[in-house]
Amino acid sequence: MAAADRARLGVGMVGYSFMGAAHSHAWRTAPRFFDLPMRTEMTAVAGRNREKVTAAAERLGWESAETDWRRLLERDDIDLVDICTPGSTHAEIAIAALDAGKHVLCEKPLANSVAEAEQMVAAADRAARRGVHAMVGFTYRRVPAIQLARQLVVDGRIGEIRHVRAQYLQDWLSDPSTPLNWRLDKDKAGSGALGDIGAHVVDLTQFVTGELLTGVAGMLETFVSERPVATEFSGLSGSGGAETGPVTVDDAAVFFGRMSGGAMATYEATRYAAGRKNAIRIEINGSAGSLAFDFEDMNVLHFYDASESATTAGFRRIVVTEPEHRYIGAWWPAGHGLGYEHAFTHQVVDLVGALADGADPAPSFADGLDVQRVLDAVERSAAEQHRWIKLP
Ligand code: 4PW
Repeated sequence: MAAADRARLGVGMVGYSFMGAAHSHAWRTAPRFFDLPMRTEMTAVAGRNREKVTAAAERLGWESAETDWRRLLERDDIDLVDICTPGSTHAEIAIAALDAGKHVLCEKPLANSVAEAEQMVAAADRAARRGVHAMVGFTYRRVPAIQLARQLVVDGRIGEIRHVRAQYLQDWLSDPSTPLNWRLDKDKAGSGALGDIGAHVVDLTQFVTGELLTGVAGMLETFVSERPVATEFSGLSGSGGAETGPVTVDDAAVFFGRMSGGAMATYEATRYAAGRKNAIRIEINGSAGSLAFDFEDMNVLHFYDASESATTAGFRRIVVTEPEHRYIGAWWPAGHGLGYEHAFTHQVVDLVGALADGADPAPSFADGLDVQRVLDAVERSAAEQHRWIKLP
């Protein structure tokens, strides 16, 4: 499409640390590798500290900087607000942005409570009636191997799903000297490993199977309840001094549930799995075959076809780097592989495509609410002696 025929989409991003950097990379890269149906512009980034946000705008490629996110809502050159801040701010910013007529991309988990997430869904519904759309950033859906997994389920290659096994394993907290940061503060993050990384595997398993969890029971654990106060922190690491403070969230979550199609599902989310850096592992066993994925080998999907002869059947290691695989054709020659940041770029591609079509992008805020209900149910179950909690 000729550049002049494309509608402009001015983007304003709130927050500029780890997630802000990943989203900036995506906004910068998507129009360079994909033929986007809209002319995206990185119009402004917002943060509270003038000096820091100005430096971030320069470093990450934003045209201007604002010290109050509300300014993004007042600006006519901003059409979409991209929220990359801690969960405690999501509801306020997203609802205000949607009510102001701005599209919204909001980082996961959608909110810090079911009540907030419900209000966000209501705001998204109101906005959709005016052609304004909202999406939640469950980015890992955009890994090509995950897209292939979903396609194999849709094509009936797995059959009736019986087992769903999911883990999100990291180890950045296993060192007790790792200092406090907002991810360990319930007021800011809502929950710990459960919401920060468990939310991803809940979403991924619901996305790949096309089913929802209908009930869960679980337990939470906080292994290190006091940590140094951070003197500096960036990404997932930092340092602290002698002063300490409390950890107010879970370090690990283990839960199980029942999928709407009847499958038994088990989940584990922890930041204490020494040696596991970003292992998002999903295995699905069905009547016709199985699938297995591990983000630490993210260009690969393992597939077992139960209809093959027993003499030669076995897990097939599919390298998901061919132009026939979703998103791959826009990148490198076959076989050259993608990384963590590419999924964020794909998220922008899918979002802009939906907006150009006037369609609701997926995952929607309603999908985010579904995940929020699961997180809430796991917390309640853990607090009530692992009681089984039914989901609506
Ligand atoms: O994918 C994960 C995120 O959703 C990252 O590894 C870290 O945990 C940062 O935020 C969450």
